[in-house]
Amino acid sequence: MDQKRCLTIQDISCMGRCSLTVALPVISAAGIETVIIPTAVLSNHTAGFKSWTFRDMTEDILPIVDKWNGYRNHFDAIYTGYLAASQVPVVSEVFDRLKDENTLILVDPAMADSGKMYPGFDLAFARRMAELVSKADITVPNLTEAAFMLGEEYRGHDYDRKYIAETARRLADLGPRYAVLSGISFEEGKVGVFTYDKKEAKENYFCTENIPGYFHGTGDIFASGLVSGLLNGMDITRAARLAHNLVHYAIQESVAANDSEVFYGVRFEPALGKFIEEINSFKKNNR
Ligand code: PXL
Repeated sequence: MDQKRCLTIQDISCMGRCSLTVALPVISAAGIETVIIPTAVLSNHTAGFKSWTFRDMTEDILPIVDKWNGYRNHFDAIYTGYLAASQVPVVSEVFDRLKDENTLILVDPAMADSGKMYPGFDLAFARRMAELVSKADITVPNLTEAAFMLGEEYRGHDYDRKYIAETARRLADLGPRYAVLSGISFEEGKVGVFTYDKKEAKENYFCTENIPGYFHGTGDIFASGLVSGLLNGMDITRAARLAHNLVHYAIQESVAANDSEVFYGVRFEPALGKFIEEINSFKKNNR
């Protein structure tokens, strides 16, 4: 069988597990060839560290893609994460150049959390990001990003199932077939994932035990796990469960190690063994 290939487009934050330092190991561990376009190189991510260097790679993005002309440039998935404002139209052009009828586009509009935009982003950026989302098959915003892209107020944890279902539907109305909302809790002590499939008009929600706390970089682990599941043949709800489990195991590892410096990101590395086992067991049962 041909090996699946995923292109992921996001920054390298040299220290602090997120973006490419998460996507590359996670998707590779899932048995998928992972081609990258680094959009910027930062000394570290911008959430929790006091300052950072930022080397913008925007000018290199399209020339990199041009060099692949005539080579193996079919991608089973293109997955984008954290992008600078000037990069959104460039990445949109990458979609136009590289997408074929079998390419799944996943846009993680990584730009905000807990009701606030990340440093350097504003609400105008959220509108541009919504345009990129309109070209995607799947989007995986957190509730802050969802609210900002939909032009709504962020309402914190004050939501019910009706609001989440409505949000997912409105996200899908932007363009994607699937809207996936992780970290959703309808019940004290539980957290889970809501998925909406526009084509089938199907909603799904599942949850597991919640481990209290704020853990940095989990959105990137979730998106990487999701694309890994989909490219290994899982449907959206099964892939969401795989991704959720990976995040859960990574948080468990961090908590067990008493790692309180969460801005370094969670310990996904010791969780990769279980992640691979879960994929292998799915493949064995679905041969
Ligand atoms: O995890 C998302 C992310 C990616 N890249 C950079 C970031 C963040 C979140 O803060 O700062 C540079």
